[in-house]
Amino acid sequence: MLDNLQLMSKDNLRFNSKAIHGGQEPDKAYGSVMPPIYQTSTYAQSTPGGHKGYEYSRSANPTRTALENSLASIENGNYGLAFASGLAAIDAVMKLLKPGDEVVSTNDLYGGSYRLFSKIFEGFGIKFHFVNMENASTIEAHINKNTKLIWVETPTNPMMNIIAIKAVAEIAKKHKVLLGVDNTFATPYLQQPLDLGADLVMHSATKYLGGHSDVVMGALVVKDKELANKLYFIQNASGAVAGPMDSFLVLRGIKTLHVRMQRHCENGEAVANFLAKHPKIEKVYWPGFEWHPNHAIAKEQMNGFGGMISFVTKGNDYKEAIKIVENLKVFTLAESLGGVESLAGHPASMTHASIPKEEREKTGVVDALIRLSVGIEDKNDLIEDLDQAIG
Ligand code: P1T
Repeated sequence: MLDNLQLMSKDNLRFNSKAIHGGQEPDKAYGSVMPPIYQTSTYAQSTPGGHKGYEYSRSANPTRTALENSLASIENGNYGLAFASGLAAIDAVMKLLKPGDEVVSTNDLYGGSYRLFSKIFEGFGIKFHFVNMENASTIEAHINKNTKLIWVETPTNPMMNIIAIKAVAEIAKKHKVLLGVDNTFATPYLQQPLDLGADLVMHSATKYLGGHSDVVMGALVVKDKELANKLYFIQNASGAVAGPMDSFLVLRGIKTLHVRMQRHCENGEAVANFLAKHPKIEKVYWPGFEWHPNHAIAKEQMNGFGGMISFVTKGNDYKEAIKIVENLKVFTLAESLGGVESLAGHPASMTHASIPKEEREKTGVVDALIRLSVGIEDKNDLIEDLDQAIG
């Protein structure tokens, strides 16, 4: 079935064209330009094993295949795999490991990823080292003969630290350790980790790839066939696959990814600059600022700085932060990110509540931190909304 996942054609196009055409062909049955939603669990066989490439939709489904080909294309990989959620995709990666294996992971990462690592896979005998990777050389101190995987999230959620993927990839290669990069915040429009030496790219497709806050999905993309086969085996054996309707929605989302990301970047810059000048705001975290500690790396490995911004109120005032998120009218107070609509979140009590307070505060996730996912509305409406909410 893996052959169905292989990139078919149109992989020499530029990114904006690949977002629309990459890995795509008109449907073979009637030439429909969008892949049909094959809402079926199973496929007729003429004789046992006599099928047309599909036998059961956990193993493969044509709508999912279309999406998986598109994912492979936009990430410059050879194989894409779609899962029921971002965490299901990470779960599949962790199942490559055995008890006794060790992982060096970014310390500032999505709270759910931290929970999966520390509460599920630690229990299965896998050891995690949560490390500040802003200086890639600090990773090496945590690598030993049991280390099998380096897990990087960049930009990090929610502190917007940038990790130098190329430098980490060199360390991973030197020690023959797999490198996985969670590319959810950047998207392949801004950053292509496989080209920088990563072995595996992961997405919460729930976010920018889907782009419309109407689907929960995860994705993996790899270049290497052997690694793809191992992950495909886990995808089928564990079964947390993306459904056909959701696959269709994310495929549709990807077709406008480049246009949406352009606007997310433009609006993100305007909002970040507004916040940075505001007298009631203490600190703004956005990698596009020249004073951001990792700005030079961001400039080197990204094609823009995105629409994710975190900030802290003056005096680190928790009550003030809560008042602001409650006062917002155009921004919606909600978990998640990457949709066309602007969202605001309070990481300490929402997306990162599963990280013990002491741990999260070490990375800067204080109680007064607010995270914004800047959408693609008119930027002046977003700035006016923040202005009235901050007061
Ligand atoms: O929610 P799910 O599709 O399972 O994806 C998990 C995930 C993985 N990696 C990153 C960087 C993420 O941001 C997420 C999900 N994040 C949120 C829901 C959030 O609001 O931060």
